[in-house]
Amino acid sequence: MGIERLEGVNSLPKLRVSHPSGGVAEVYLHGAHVTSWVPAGGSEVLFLSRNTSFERNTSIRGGIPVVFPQFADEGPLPKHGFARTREWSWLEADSSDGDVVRATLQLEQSAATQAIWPHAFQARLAVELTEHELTTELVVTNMGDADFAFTAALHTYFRVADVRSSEIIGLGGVAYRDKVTGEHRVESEPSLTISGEVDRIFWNAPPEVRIQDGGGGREIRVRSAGFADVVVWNPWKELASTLPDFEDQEYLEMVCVEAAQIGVPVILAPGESWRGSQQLRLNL
Ligand code: TA6
Repeated sequence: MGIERLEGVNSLPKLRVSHPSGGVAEVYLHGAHVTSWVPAGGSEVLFLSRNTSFERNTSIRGGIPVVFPQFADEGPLPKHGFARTREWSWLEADSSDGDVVRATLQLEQSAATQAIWPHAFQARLAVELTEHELTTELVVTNMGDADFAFTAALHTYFRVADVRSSEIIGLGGVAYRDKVTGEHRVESEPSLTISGEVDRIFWNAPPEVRIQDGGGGREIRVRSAGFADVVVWNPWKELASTLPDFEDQEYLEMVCVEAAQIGVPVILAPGESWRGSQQLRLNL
């Protein structure tokens, strides 16, 4: 039980967070990136590409990339901001209380971030493990003397046995922007099935979404707080084949369901903080 600092792929440092129930999560300091969660008695919940490169300055493909301070290419910064490609530090003092084992990682401004985003900030990602849940909580604080605005997401890749027999439940009746077609629509079905490229931003989504992994015979419940929006993404065959860090058939083994804050950017005054969290639970 507890938290161990280990050497990961390509000597990148990672934390292994273990719960007394037997559940284990792994978090790379590179990007504060959760790459694995195996709950007690269960199997891997997160998708991680077999082709991901684990290089500094590159995002890990899979797991939970932290998107901050810009979602996607909707602004002047590098795609999905810079948090996912920076090395975070581990705040070792913070480990566990009661039934929760917690690792907290921190990122602050540096000359490199100031050069493209001229703000003083502190971002903390707490990774919390209980017997049945994995919670990631992002807290951003304005450490400077002027307001700043940002968008963010926990861009979670879920492993499914076959995405074609999986369903995403809880987004019926929710308005979305379809990034593939450019259309604005309302989800007409109570559950979303995937049979082609999907890239949708659901605005003001309900706090709970469920992924039914038909082939795997399991359900993953995703609860978010503080994040208003939800993104659903699967690149499908053609787009996946253009992504070097995706193996050709891997698009069938994953779906991204992302707690996100995109439609209404967060604006923080000096000294203010914002928090957003996402809790995953595996129902066998
Ligand atoms: O959140 C969905 C999305 O913005 C898609 O448009 C897709 O590009 C995906 O993120 C992955 O982005 P990445 O930069 O990691 O290839």
